Amino acid sequence: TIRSKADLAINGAPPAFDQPLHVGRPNIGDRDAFLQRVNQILDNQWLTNNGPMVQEFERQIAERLGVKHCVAMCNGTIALEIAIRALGLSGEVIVPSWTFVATAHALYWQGITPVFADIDPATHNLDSGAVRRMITPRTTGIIGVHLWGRAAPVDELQAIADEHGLKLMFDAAHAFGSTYHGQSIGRFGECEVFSFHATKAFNTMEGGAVTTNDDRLADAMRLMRNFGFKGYDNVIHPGINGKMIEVCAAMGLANLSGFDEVIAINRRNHSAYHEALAGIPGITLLGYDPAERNSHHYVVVEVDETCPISRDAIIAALHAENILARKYFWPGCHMMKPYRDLFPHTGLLLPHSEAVASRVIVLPNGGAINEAMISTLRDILAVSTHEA
Ligand code: T4K
Repeated sequence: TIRSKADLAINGAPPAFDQPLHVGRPNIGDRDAFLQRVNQILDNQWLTNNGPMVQEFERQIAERLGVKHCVAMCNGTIALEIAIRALGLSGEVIVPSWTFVATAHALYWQGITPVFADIDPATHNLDSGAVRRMITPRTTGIIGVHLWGRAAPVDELQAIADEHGLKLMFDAAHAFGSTYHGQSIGRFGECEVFSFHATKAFNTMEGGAVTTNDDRLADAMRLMRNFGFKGYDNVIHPGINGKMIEVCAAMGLANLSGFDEVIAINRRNHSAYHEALAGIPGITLLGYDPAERNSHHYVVVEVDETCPISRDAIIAALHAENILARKYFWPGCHMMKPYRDLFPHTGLLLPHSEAVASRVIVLPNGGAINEAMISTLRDILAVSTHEA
């Protein structure tokens, strides 16, 4: 029990948890269902290259999201890169800086300049006014990110894209299971890109997918993920190896059937966090819109100036207790080495992204976390932030 500062691990007491509490501990669904599928794969002797598991996985995902095509890929980053190429983006593409760095890398790796626009601090998503201000004659597209699974301002971004003849796609890495105006994320823009990395609410170990209602775009991406092969010996397009393997699809199929249960656990934990953090000064939990669906995977808190100790001091206190809280996505892509010198003449003014980056802590969630753990975490925060 943690009652006073002397009970804190940062002050030399033993840590509250023997085993680390991770942000991104994988949710592992029905183990037997997965192992059975792995046996099928071995019996089939079909391990990769658009095998039956991947095809079934694509069908189930497309059906669940109500979208025409799901093109499964080896990870979310390659899925972004292939989507960007299939859409023919070039020159400059507008993205938020407040996102995981893969959103920016997927462009820059292909010789496209990511132009960072500021966010709305209330939603952490792109601010459409800021997007408008970043459009130049070189702009070819916009990548909206549904950060923390909260939908980006889809309609506003689509209006801007239509007005300026730009392509709009979404990084939906966090948004599997989310809705926008009651419709599943996965159907918006030209296409949407998911990550099914181990640390996501729904995982295929490594994996990703692009979903779209556009037949030609889906065909182009299927070609590109398999070296541009159309049948045996016939390469009709430049391509890369972006294929999902059968074992990953098997994991996805096993996890898909248990996904609603994962969401229920996440929701329960999220409301326990909400109650637990209510009395802690200067700490606010980012809520989810009750009118929309969301996997509630990310427990995001902001530490403001009324908190007696700094954000980083809180992280240090939690890490000492073996709670591996994160400051995703600090300091923002535009402050990271590959990007901070990209705009030497104009400089970049992203005050909201920088303010949010200085305030955020992401706390553990998922099947490995329960209410007793959240209550201990609350005690640690209450004692750490208590002025004495
Ligand atoms: N766009 C956005 C908005 C994204 O957030 C991401 C990925 C992408 C695009 C790209 O999608 P992918 O190409 O990754 O499919 C993690 C993930 O690697 C990354 O997928 C994710 N976003 C990002 C937000 O987080 P790290 O650097 O935080 O991972 P790491 O190794 O620190 O692991 C997180 C915690 O989970 C650690 O405490 C260890 C624990 N862990 C991790 C793994 C992999 C486990 O307990 N078991 C595990 O198997 O990047």
